[in-house]
Amino acid sequence: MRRPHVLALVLVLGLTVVHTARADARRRHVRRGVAPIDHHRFTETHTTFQCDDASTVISIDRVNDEYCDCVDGSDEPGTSACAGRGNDRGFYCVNAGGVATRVPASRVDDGVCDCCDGSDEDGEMGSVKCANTCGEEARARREGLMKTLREATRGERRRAKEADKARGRREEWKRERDALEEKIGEKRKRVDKLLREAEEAEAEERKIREEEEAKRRTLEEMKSNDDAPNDDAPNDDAPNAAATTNGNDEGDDENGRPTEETTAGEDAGEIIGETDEERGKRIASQWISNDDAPPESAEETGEDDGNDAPIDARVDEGDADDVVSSGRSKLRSMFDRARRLLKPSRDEALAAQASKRRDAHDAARRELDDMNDKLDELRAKVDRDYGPDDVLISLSGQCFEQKIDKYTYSACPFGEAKQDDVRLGKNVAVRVDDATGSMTLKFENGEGCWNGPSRSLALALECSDENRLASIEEPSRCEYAGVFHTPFACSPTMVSNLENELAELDRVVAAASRDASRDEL
Ligand code: MAN
Repeated sequence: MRRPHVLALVLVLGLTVVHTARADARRRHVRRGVAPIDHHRFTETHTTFQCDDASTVISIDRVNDEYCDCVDGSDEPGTSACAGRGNDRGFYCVNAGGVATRVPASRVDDGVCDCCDGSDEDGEMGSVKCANTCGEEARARREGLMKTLREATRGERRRAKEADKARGRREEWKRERDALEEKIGEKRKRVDKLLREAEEAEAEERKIREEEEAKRRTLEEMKSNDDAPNDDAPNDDAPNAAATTNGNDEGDDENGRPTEETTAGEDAGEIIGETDEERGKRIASQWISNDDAPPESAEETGEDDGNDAPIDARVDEGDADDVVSSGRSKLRSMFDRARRLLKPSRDEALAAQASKRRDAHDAARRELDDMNDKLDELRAKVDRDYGPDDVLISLSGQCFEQKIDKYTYSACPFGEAKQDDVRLGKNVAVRVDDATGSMTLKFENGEGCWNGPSRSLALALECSDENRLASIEEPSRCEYAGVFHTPFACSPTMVSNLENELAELDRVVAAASRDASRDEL
């Protein structure tokens, strides 16, 4: 080849390289911040660009020229010139090696790296040069996703196992409820019977007590009448005139001493020469023959009974050995003493009987009350909503605690939640988000907040391989929000969603890398 030809060829090649480099730069410039799906509209070979709202057509040179031409801001996808305008889609970060994202236009070339590939900062005009951290981020994201997927898979297995165990639990509670209702019916009858018996025993005791009381009053009256000085009545304590001046010559012995039977000045009721033992036997035999009757009768008291004969004369009429009138006051006091000894035991036996019956009734009543409380609990358990397909039924009766900041929180699904001893409310419902299927336990009507609402807690359930109260915050005063980790929030759908998400991540990372290398060309 001749020299001029060679030179011409070099020149042409050189011009071509320069031209191509310029064209690439130009294309990158026009497509800066544009998602691949819209690349066809942002092509440097086009002469014009039509704004998104189709209101204006501008020259392609005016795209990304730092001046906002379209009302909707669509002509400046790669600068901040149209920030906040119209349908600001934001700057599209390709994020080669990671996941593509968008950042608001206002953050483009502001000196802060927002896209992991640093494409929002072009390194010119005072903006910074950013390192590409997308690969690192994507790896971290992938690891996180893998961990979540493993946890969800274990959680889902555990949920399925628990669901098998929990199947029929509601039916079991129903059977328990029915059996308890029957038992309560029987118990109620027994309690009624025991109540009747207790009331009867108490009425009997009252009756006897009143009778005894009436008797006692009568005796008191009689006694006080008896003790009162009475000119007409014989004086108990005075020597019996009849006895002492009975005109009975036989009353004196031959020595002129009184006979054994009477001694002047002695109590007319006593038998002369009678030993204490003999007197005791005699009095006792009188009681026995008189049974209950107190010796206040005229006969026993020696009151005027129409028989004018002197006492010892009357005594003579009966059994001369046994029937000797004794001192009425002594007899009466002994009787009173005996009566006091006997009477309480009778009353006490009745009182003890009544109190035993009352105790039996009270004990049975308490048992019935406990059974009714249990029945209320069972009915509530049977009627409660445990989420779709009773998925949360196994959490019934369980409580979870966690120290978070300065408080120890506790939450019992289907029970109560507390912040230390402060009640945050009772679990009134399971809310299910129609779109995502995620569940939230709502605790309401907790302790009143000073100058605020009564406390409440919304506990979002998140899939995990264990039950754990993960967090509780107070986004608004006395309105608490928390997260509860549980296998019962896991599902086969969730596991397959996570698997899809992981596959999608891998796909997106690969695609972003491909896009990046294509843009490089
Ligand atoms: C306590 C706690 C707090 C709450 C205040 C409201 O200190 O229950 O969470 O905000 O009371 O007075």
